Amino acid sequence: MNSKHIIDLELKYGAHNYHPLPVVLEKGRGVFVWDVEGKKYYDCLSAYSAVNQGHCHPAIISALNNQANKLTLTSRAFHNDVLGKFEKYASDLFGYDKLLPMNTGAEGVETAIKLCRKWAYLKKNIKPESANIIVFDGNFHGRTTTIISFSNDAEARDNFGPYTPGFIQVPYNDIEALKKAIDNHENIAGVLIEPIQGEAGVKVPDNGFLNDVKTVCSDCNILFIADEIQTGIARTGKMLACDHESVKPDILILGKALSGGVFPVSAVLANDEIMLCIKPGEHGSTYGGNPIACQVAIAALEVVKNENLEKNADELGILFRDELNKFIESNHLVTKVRGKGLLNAILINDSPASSTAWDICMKLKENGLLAKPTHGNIIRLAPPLVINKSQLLECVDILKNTIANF
Ligand code: IF1
Repeated sequence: MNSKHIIDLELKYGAHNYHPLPVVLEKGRGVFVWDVEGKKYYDCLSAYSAVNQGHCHPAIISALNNQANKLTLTSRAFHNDVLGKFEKYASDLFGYDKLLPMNTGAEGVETAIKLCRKWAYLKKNIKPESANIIVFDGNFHGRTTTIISFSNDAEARDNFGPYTPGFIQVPYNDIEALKKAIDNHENIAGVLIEPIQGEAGVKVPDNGFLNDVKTVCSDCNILFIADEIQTGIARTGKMLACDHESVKPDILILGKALSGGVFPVSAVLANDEIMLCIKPGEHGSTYGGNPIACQVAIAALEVVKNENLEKNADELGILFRDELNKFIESNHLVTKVRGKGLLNAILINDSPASSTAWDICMKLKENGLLAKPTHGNIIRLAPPLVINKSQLLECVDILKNTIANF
C-alpha cells in the first residue's frame, strides 16, 4: 500500500486527533527512517525525544525479544524477577532511594502530583484537600484532564472542563514571580517544572533559574518536582537537564527515552521520606513495572552510558547551534536558534499563525529531513543522540539549503 492509501485509511477509520506531516514511515534504524516508498530521511524529531538511542537499537530490541518470549505481564498482584533489578538500577543511577514504575509520561506526572499531595498531608500537615502545586505558563506535562487543567494552551485545554483545582500558574523563568506566588498563597506542596520547556518551543531558562527555584523550594519546605520526560536521558547533554545546574529534584519524573522508543515506560523517583507516603494499594497500574518494560528500560539506560550519549549530545549540540547562528547572520527567514544539547529549535521570521514553519518542514521532508513545527513559527530539531558529526553536518546543510531556497 502506498502512502496515500494508508493516509486515507487513517482519515476514514482513525480519530482526527493529530495533523501529521504527510509521510508514512515503515522502517527505522539509528538516525534514519524510511517511508513506504523507500525514501530515506533523517529523523530530527526522535518521536519527541523518545528515540534518543536511535531507532530499533539492537541492544534494546534484543532485551525486548528475550523477555517477550519468557514472561510479558504478571500485574503487581505478584512479584516478577525483573522489577527489583530495574528499580535498583535506575534508583542507583539517578541517586534516589526508590522508584515507582508507570507507563506513559502523563501517568508519571499524575503519579508525581498524587505523591506530592500525599506528602503534603502526611508530612507537611497541610489542610486536607487544600494542597496547591505551582506550575509554569507555557507548560506541557501531558494530556489527562488533571494535567490540561493547569495548561494555559487553549488547544490542549478548551472544552475539556470541569478542571481539577489545586494548581497555581506563574510565569516561567521569573524567580520573583515564583516567590510572590509562594508569599500570596498557602498550602503550597510542590513546584512542577520542565527544566527546559519543550512544547513551548524549547524555552531555555536563564542560567541559575533552576537553582533559584530549588533554593526557594528548600527554604519553604516545598517539593521541587522535575518533569524530565523530554529533557532527560542525555537529551540536553547531561543525563538530566537539572544536572547543568547540579539541582537535585525532590521528585524526578522520567519517560520517553527511558525505554528508547521501544516500549511505554515511565518512572517517578524519590527518597523514602517522600516515596513511602504512598502505602500498598493506594496507587498503581496494570502494566506498571511489567517485566518487558523493566528489561527494555535497563537496556536503554545502559546504551546511554555505554555509548556516552550525554557527551555526544553536548558536543554536537554546540556544533549545531554554532553552525546555525553563523547561517542566521546572512538569512532573514530564521531569527534565532536556541536549545541545549540536541534539544534545539529555530524561530521562523513569520507570525505563529502563518503556515511558513509548516511549509518549510514540507520542503525539509522533500530534502530528506523530518521535523515538525511546535506552536506556529518554531521548528524543533531533535535528532537521535547517536547521530555522528558528519550526519549532523549533513542535517545542517539540508536545513541551510532548504531555508536559503525557500
Ligand atoms: C502529544 C512534546 C507535546 C512531555 C513532557 C510529559 C509528557 C510529554 C515534558 C507526557 C509528552 C509529547 C506528547 C505528544 C507530543 C509531545 C509533546 F513536547 F514532546 F512535543 F505534546 F508537547 N511531560 N510530550 O513532553 O508524556 O503521556 O505523551 O508519554 O501528546 O501530542 P506522554
